[in-house]
Amino acid sequence: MAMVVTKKFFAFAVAFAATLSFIRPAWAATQTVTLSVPTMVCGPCEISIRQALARIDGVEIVDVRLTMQDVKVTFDDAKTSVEALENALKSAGYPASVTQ
Ligand SMILES: [Cu+2]
Repeated sequence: MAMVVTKKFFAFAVAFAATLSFIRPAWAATQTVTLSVPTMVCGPCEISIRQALARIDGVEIVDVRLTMQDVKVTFDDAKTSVEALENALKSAGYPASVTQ
């Protein structure tokens, strides 16, 4: 009997998890953040930064401004976070901080 209950619960849990992965959570939103990247000084830096951010799942728009030494990133906050963006930039060799 306990086994049956467990199996039913397991089936329910699997179905619930599957539903969650298909439905975009109501609290998910597109966010835009501007990150200051003071070590970005030339074109190749700009390309590295764009690539480092673009490969993150959830990143939608990357607007790198070399002259401003910053990058504006639009992302889905259900898939990624500001922290993940900062970590990706740090790993690429460009420590960044949020300006707004
Ligand atoms: Cu450079």
